[in-house]
Amino acid sequence: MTDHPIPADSKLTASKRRWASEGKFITGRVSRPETDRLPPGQHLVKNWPVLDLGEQPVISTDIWRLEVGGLVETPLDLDWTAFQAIEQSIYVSDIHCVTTWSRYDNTWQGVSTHDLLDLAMPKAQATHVMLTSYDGYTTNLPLIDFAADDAVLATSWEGQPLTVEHGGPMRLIVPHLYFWKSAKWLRRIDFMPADAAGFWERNGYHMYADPWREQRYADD
Ligand SMILES: Nc1nc2c(c(=O)[nH]1)N[C@H]1C(S)=C(S)[C@@H](COP(=O)(O)O)O[C@H]1N2
Ligand SMILES: [Mo]
Repeated sequence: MTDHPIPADSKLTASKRRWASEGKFITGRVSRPETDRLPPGQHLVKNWPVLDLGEQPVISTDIWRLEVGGLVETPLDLDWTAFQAIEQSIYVSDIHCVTTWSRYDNTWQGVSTHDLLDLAMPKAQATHVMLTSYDGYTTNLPLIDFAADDAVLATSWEGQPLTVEHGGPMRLIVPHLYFWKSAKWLRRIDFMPADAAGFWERNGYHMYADPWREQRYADD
């Protein structure tokens, strides 16, 4: 072992130890070069616009449930208490909406999709996911994108419970795809053997929706 240990009481080690215990600098961000941060055709906003089909369902946590089904080993039907009992994670990520606004550095807390997948255990044949929300909204994405390192079933934003207008009590956040894939008021997750179109995808929008490739519409 080393003969020259860093003194345990040095200023540097003390602050490093404090950073470690606070999780400092660990944001969960999937880093991109700063120059490449704003996708093509997007502009930055500081506010957070509200976009949805017009109906904002008010779901109290007493009656809230999350169902997980389709091609999984363990179908789930979680109430709020069971959902809160799953490990909670914090991520910081950017929003890119297809209507051309982007918003940087949003702090989300909730259940990582990794942790949900560990519970439900998708079968080998599962390749895609369909999300169904309390307002009847649906959207689809590949399983591998649902399972992204920074994808989260979010119940809080900037340390506060997610408001109803932004999809509370729980919404999905998949930061690397256009924001319409991030279903608000999420109620059900189905694992599928092939892709299928959700609401906007049946109405001219792209099946995958990568903002870096400007996959806004079906023909792109
Ligand atoms: N359940 C549900 N989720 C939804 C939508 C919706 O209408 N219903 N709209 C999508 C679209 S088009 C966008 S841009 C974002 C907007 O989220 P925000 O209102 O929190 O900004 O939610 C997405 N998720
Ligand atoms: Mo959108």
